[in-house]
Amino acid sequence: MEKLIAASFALAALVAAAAPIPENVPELMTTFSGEKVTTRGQWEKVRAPELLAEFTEEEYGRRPVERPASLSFERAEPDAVMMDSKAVRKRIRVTYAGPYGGGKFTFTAFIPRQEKPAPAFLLICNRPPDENIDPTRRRKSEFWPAEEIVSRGYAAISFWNGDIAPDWNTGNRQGVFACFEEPGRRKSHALWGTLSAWAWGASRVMDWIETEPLLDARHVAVVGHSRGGKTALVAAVYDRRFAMACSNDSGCSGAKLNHIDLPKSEHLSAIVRSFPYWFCANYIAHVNAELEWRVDQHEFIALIAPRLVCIASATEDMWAGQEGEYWSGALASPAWELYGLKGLVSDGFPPPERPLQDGCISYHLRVGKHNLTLYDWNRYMDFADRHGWRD
Ligand code: GTR
Repeated sequence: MEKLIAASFALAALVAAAAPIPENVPELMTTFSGEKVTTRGQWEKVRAPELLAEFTEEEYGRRPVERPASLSFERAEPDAVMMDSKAVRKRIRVTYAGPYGGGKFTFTAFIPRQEKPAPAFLLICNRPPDENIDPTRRRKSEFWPAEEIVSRGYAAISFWNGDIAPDWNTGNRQGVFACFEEPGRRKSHALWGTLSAWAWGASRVMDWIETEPLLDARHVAVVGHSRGGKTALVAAVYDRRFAMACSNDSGCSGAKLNHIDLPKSEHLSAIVRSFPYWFCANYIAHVNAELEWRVDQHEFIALIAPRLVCIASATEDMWAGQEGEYWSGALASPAWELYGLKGLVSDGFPPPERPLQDGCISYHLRVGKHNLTLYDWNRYMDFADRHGWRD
């Protein structure tokens, strides 16, 4: 009897320790009308467009503008050679105007001084710019290790999300919203939220990258942490010029799958309570109903296929739901298989600091807290190296 009790305790402990497994996840390769998707043609003509429409209408929102006709670039400061002569710094001012007003923002690019056009990492910075993306480099931060990025042969580019739209509920009265939407009440519950606006900013920087001969516009990764990590996915889904998205600790409404039981992680009820304006207003209808919704976040990631995706978690970041971030990468993988590629190559949730980088989706679990660190950046650059970005 005692043995039996001991054995059942051991079993209970094992079950408690076992990693949670997703359940009843919406099937990526079955259309809303129930057809199986087995070819790239079906994916591109039917399944990807219907998923994109669903995420646009129900989560991130519709943009009233893509590239404005009035968009222009100018030097905000003369170019400067910096970083022990290893980089040229460009400070570019972007200006645009819409029917209801004009906007502008300035971003920084450190480009390695080398013969060939440089591949680049574009950070959507969601932290105080003075401390994190200082163009003078008097203040340095692991959040944007520009010197290390340049020394590995990549250009380091960044802008501050708050320059596109403030990170609070403005209705449509500030930032890019105020330029392209009539002031006052918003016209539709499907209009863009702030994540989409920030991602729009990344695309405007991409517009400039395409004009800059020192840069290799075919190899540009968009990177973000947390709310910025959600934004990096949005940027890559809506703008296919980004060859890679790096979604660092992005959690709920980013890389985290909803269909997995992670009680300590953020759910729609919490995110919509604190940050309703990140999304379109229709998203509210899915609060506490995400398990009945016909899509989940792995299907958003799948829309990036066949391009590259990096997903990262941190061991102490339960709020982001590490296993949920891993699983959405794993379950997005069939989209890459339609192109004869591999998505996330893995035989299960990996131990800390054992990056999975054999396919077109990279996943790593860093030791530590919710943050974007040099360790994370180095894994993203390893992955780009591995895919020949510096060849
Ligand atoms: C939290 C939010 C998360 C994450 C994070 C961040 O408060 O609940 O979804 O985005 O902020 O951006 O740091």
